[in-house]
Formats: sequence, C-alpha cells, structure tokens
Amino acid sequence: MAKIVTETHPKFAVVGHPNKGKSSIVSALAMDDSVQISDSPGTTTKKRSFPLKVDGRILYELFDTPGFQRARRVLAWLEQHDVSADKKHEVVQMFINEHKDDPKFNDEIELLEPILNGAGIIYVVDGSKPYGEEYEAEMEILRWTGQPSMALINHIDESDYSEEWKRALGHYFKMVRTFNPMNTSLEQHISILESMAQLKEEWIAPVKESIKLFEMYHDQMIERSSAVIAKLIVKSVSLVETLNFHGEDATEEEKSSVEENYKEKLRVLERSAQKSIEAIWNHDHLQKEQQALPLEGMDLFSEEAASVFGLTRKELLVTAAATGAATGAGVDLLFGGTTLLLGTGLGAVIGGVSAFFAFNELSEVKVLGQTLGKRYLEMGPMENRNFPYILLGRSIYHTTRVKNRSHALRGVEELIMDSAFKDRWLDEDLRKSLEKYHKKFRSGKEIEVEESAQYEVLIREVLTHLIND
Ligand SMILES: Nc1nc2c(ncn2[C@@H]2O[C@H](COP(=O)(O)OP(=O)(O)OP(=O)(O)O)[C@@H](O)[C@H]2O)c(=O)[nH]1
Ligand SMILES: [Mg+2]
Repeated sequence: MAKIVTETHPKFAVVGHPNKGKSSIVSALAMDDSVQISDSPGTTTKKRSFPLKVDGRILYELFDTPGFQRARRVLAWLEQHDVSADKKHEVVQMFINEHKDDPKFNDEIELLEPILNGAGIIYVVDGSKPYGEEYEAEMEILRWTGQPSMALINHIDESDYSEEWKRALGHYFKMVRTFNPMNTSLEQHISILESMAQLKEEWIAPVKESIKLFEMYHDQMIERSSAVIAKLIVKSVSLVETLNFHGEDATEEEKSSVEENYKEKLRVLERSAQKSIEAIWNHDHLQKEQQALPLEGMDLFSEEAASVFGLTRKELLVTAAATGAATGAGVDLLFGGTTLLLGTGLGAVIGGVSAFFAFNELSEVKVLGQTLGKRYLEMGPMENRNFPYILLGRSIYHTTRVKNRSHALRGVEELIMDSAFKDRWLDEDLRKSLEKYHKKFRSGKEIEVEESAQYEVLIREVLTHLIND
C-alpha cells in the first residue's frame, strides 16, 4: 500500500500594503531569485508558493501575495457579519466564498487564501515611511483569520520611523522584528526562522528541524563549491590541447589556432565552474560584470594581476626556489635576481628569470610526433606558476560574492576585486601547501583521487574561513 506522506513543513504567507518589499522578503528567505520584484506598486497580482527545498525535501514554504487594496471595505463586511472570536475565521472564509468572482477583491482573496489554508502570517511594513491609520484595517483583517502572526519592519529608504511602527505593531503582533532583505546573512536568516518557530507551539519542533537542515544545507553548499573550484584548477592546469598538422612543419595559423583553442577552453572551464557555483547558491539568474581571465603573457605577470589574484614577482621567485624549480643556472639567476631586487637592473633580471621559469607564458606550443603525417601541435599543461593562483583567487572571490548576494537583488553584480583580497585568502603557509599540488597538476602525471580530495579540503578551509569571517 502506498504510504501517504502528509506535508508537515511550516508555511508562511508574506502580506502587507503594496510595494513594501513583500516579494523581496520572500525572495531572500526562500533563496529564490525568480521572485518578481519591482518598484511599481501592484507587481505581485497572484499568490505564488516558494518552497525552500533541500534534496527534494521542503524545509519551509513562503507565499508571495499581492498587497491589500480595499482593506477598509473588507473589514466593514467582516464587521457586519460579526460573530464570537472562535468563529471569526469562518466569517473570513465566507467573505472569500461570496466574493470569489468579484475582481474588486481579487488581491484580498489571493492573500487571504493561503492564510486560511493554515499558513502563518508575516506582515511586512516599510519602516522608512511614517505609520498611518490606513494600516489598521489590514492588521484587523489579519487578526480575524486567527492565524499566528509576526511583523517584519523593512527599510526601503534611509529615514527611520521604526519606533512609532513598533508601538503600533505591538498591539497586533506577538513578534515584531526588523529585517533587511537586501543584505542577508546566515545568522539573520536563522534568527528570523527562530522567531517564526515561536509563533505557535506546534511549530517549534518542525521549524527547529528546518533550521538544523538549513545549517547543514549551508555547509553542503560550501563543500560543493570547493569541489567545483578544485576540479576547475585541476582541469585547467592539466589541460592539454592538440592539433594535427600535415606536411613538414606547422603553419603560423595552425600554431595560433592551437593557442587560441587552448585559451578558449580555459575560459570555458572558468565560465562553467562559475555557473555551477551560482546554481549551488540558487543564483541561476545572476548577471555579472567582471574582468576577463588574464591569459596573455604580460597580464599574467603584470603587477596588477599579481597583487589582485596571485603572487608578486618576488613571491614567484621564492615559490620557484621552495619547490625545487630552480636548479643549476636557475639558482644563480634566481639569487642574483633577488639581490638585485634592490638595484636598478631589476626589470631585465626579472625578465630573464621569469622567462627561464616560464612565469609569463601559459605554455609553449610544442611540435610533437615522429612520423610525417602523424605530427601534431600541443599546448599545455599550464606552465605559468601564477596562473593557478589567479584562477583560484578569482574563483574564491566569485564564490564569496555569490554567497553573500541576497536573492532579492536584481541588478548586475560587479565583480571587481581589489588587491587587499589576496591577503585575505592567501598566506605563506597556504601558498606552500597549494604549490605542492599545483606542481603535480602541471606535471602532466595522472592525479590520484586522494590528491584532488586533499586539495579540495584546502580550498574548503579557505572558503569556510572567508565565509564565516
Ligand atoms: N533599498 C532597498 N530597497 C528595497 C528594500 N525592500 C524592497 N526594496 C525595493 O522596493 C521595491 C518594492 O519591492 P517589492 O519586493 O517588489 O515589494 P512588494 O511589497 O512585493 O510590492 P507589490 O508586489 O507591488 O505589492 C523594489 O524596487 C525593491 O527593490 C530594502 O530593504 N532596501
Ligand atoms: Mg510583490
């Protein structure tokens, strides 16, 4: 016999005056960037359910609803049909039944229906506008439904009338909280959920359970993001692009074609990793603006790339020495260079050293194959020592920005990293730990599952640290 699964997850209807940020709050709390939000009143015209799902299980469900339009008229009707307190919700149901086909009350019916079906009430007001009596009819109607309720004060603008709002709301709601849907954090999110749990005794256990799952979900999202980033670095650094050619020697076009394909694949890898991370954090509709991935010799080795994404010239040299990249003539060149870092011939020496260690090129285009007709061009794995740090810095930055972005925002996200960001995630010890793996990834040797798992753990630690900071 099929088991009947009863839906016990908590449900809340987000209601209030038009244009007060109801949909923004739904969007933030349901972590859904598809909610319709705009600055013109009357954007939401139908109720719509936004469940927050984890592994197919609904943690809680929010209803976005249109704003009240004719609250006084509805209240007048209810009062004409006044009954004892235990029956008031039935009168509200009668109102809905009698006015179902009346377009005048469409908005009220849409917003009252989920409440009469058992949803708790979240009443949203704009604390940057003064309180006014016109809200009293709305709050009275909500009281008639008999459903547990709380008020959220949102601030759309700078001004602050929250004191007068708190006094007024306190007469109608057991719980009054302030919430900014545009700037959410895990703590704020959980704290609102905790308030929701307090509204009704029977809800305490299920909402607490949802909070526990929600916290696990959050850790899971960090874990999944780290896995995506680790894979991106492994794939990019070990990427090899080949192109068969015929004849004695490859043409210049063939050489630049293999180089272009190689670079394009690196760009595609980064783009698709970013898409996956946006999907993990439920930001599938994100529009962003960002600097292009540096792939030319000069920009890979520029001071700017180094200070924003990766290693400075000096750090590159030290990395080379620490990882044993510098041998023989290289060591002389390296230490000669370090001493000369203070001198004036700096540019030339650094230029020589970086060319020697292939710091400024991605990788050479090599001609391979013995037999005529079976020869091919090859580019990769990545030789540039700075590249994995550049890619890693960009990925970590992108992830923290996506993670911190409220689902209620609709504008373009500008991903402009400043040089201070590098110091927030990369230090000497981490660089040493990472370099060991980067060296392996660019060796062209097979990468063990365990190695990439350990690398992923390093990235997870960085992300966790940055995110919980
Ligand atoms: N700066 C800022 N803007 C906000 C905030 N909350 C909402 N807004 C903006 O206010 C406008 C209205 O927000 P919505 O969430 O669409 O409001 P609503 O109550 O659902 O509106 P209707 O569906 O028309 O009743 C949008 O332009 C939002 O971007 C806030 O906390 N800060
Ligand atoms: Mg709306």
